[in-house]
Parts: sequence; structure tokens; C-alpha cells
Amino acid sequence: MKKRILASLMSVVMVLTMLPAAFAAELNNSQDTFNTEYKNEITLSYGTDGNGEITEWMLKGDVTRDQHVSYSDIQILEGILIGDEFDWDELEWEAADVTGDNHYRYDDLSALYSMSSGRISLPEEHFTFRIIDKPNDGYWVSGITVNGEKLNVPSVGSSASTTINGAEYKVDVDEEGIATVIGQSLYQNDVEFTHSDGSWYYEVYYEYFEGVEASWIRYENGQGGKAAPSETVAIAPESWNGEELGWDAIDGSGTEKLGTHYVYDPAYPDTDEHSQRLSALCSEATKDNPLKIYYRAALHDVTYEYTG
Ligand SMILES: [Ca+2]
Repeated sequence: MKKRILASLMSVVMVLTMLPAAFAAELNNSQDTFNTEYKNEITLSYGTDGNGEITEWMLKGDVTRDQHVSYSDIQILEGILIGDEFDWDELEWEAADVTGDNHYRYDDLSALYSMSSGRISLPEEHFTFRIIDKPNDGYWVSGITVNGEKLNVPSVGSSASTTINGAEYKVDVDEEGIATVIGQSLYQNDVEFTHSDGSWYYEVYYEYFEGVEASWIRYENGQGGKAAPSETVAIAPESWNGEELGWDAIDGSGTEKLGTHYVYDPAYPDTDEHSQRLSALCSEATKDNPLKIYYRAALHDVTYEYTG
């Protein structure tokens, strides 16, 4: 019995001592034979705009927790298979269990050898990362990018997936707005979170004629309120109809009013620069791209019909 244990231990030791040589040999020529982005390590970096914080991250293979899967991780994992002592926390266990079968075994180490040597290239199903962002009070996650590429951000309490260059990313946002991103690793992964306080903006214009030339005068602009980024926000002419502009109409019909002397017409104006924009996702009704209502100058006989 003892002999068999010793023999199997010896074979493990032999495999382990032989592998680094094979690994080194493969490293030399794999740069040419695999895709140009190939590196023999994985890096995870992350950041936020300051209106949220990263509460957890996990990178498969990174048992040393230095945000790199590299040769030092492999050395530790080799040692453990031949009996080194270890006292891992939950995240270190999860990182070591590359194949995801809830055990740390030789197949996990083998996956790391394959990645490091370029025998498999990323993205690959087992090499993943997880990163969790908790927005500050009053904020929502409004944008997530991986290496500058935008992920779909779902509404609170739901999920969205995005595939970019063959790598899949899943984003879950729970009822409290906490966002969990699970992605397939590339060799470099930079994950950035931006947040919004949910403010959205609007502008109101009326049409002004100087001779026959019409132009649009801004009557009012401001913040419409706050909402979750995925909520639809809207404005309606009813909110401004009846407001007095402060000068008399030339036709003697009294003080000019929105809704009477200037009327809302859904089809006018319709140019690249000017068109009605009564609703949008909160995340898209920004200060730079607000909701808009245009009131066109009413013809005088139309005015009489309105005031009747
Ligand atoms: Ca590491």
C-alpha cells in the first residue's frame, strides 16, 4: 500500500518537474503561432468614477490575489498538489478551481499550463472574472466598459449579456442597484464603472420670426427630475400650455401664450438640428442631449380659432 502511494506521488513529482521545461519550450514559439495578443499571463484592472465602489473581484487562476494570473500562481498551485500547506479563503478557492467543479485538482493546474503556454487561447470558457460594484447612495450604475468597449447595462432587478470579439459578459443588477459583471477573461481586462445620480434634462423653444426667417428661441431649460437610468422619462406640452410670454400679440388677441400663439406640432420642426424629443431613457436625456419641445408660431387665424 505504502509503495503504491509513493509510486503515484513520484509520478506526480515527475510530471511536475518535466512540465516547466516543456512549458518554456512552447513559450518561445507560441508567440508566432497564436494570436498576436497572446501573453502568458492574465491581468485584471478596474476603476470607478468615484460614485461607487468595487466590493469584490475574483479572477480564475489568481490565487495570490495580485490581479495577475502568472507563473507565481502556478508555482503555488504545483506546491499544493505535492502537499504544501495552505489556508485559503473562499475567493482563493474559487480562483484555484479554474474548471469550476468545486475541487482543486490537477485539471485546474493543467488548464493554467495550457493558458500560459498558449496551447489554449483566450477567451476560453473556464477563464473568467467576476467584479462587483456598489453605487453610492442616490446613484445608479450608468455605464460599464471592458477595455473601453461598452457592456449593456440592464435595469434594476434584471440582467443583460454582451458579446465582444468572442468574449461573453453578463451583467446582473440587483434590486439595490449592485452590479455584478461576470466575463470571460482576455489577457488584459480593464473594467470601468460609471454612475449617474439619475438627473435628466429638458429644453423648451418657441419659434420667432424676423421677417420671413424663423429661428428657435429657448424659453426654458432645466433638470426634469431623477430616475433610474433605464427608466423612460417624458415631457408633455400640457406642462407649458397657457404660460404667458409677457408681450401682447400684434393681432390684439391679448398676451401671447404657449399653446395659443405658439402651438405644439409633433411633425414640426423636423431637421437634423431641431425636432421634438418628448421621451427617452433617463440615461439618454443628458444635459448635452436633453428632451425638447418646440412651439411653432401659430398663424393668426389659427389663433382666433383657439381663443374662439
Ligand atoms: Ca497572481
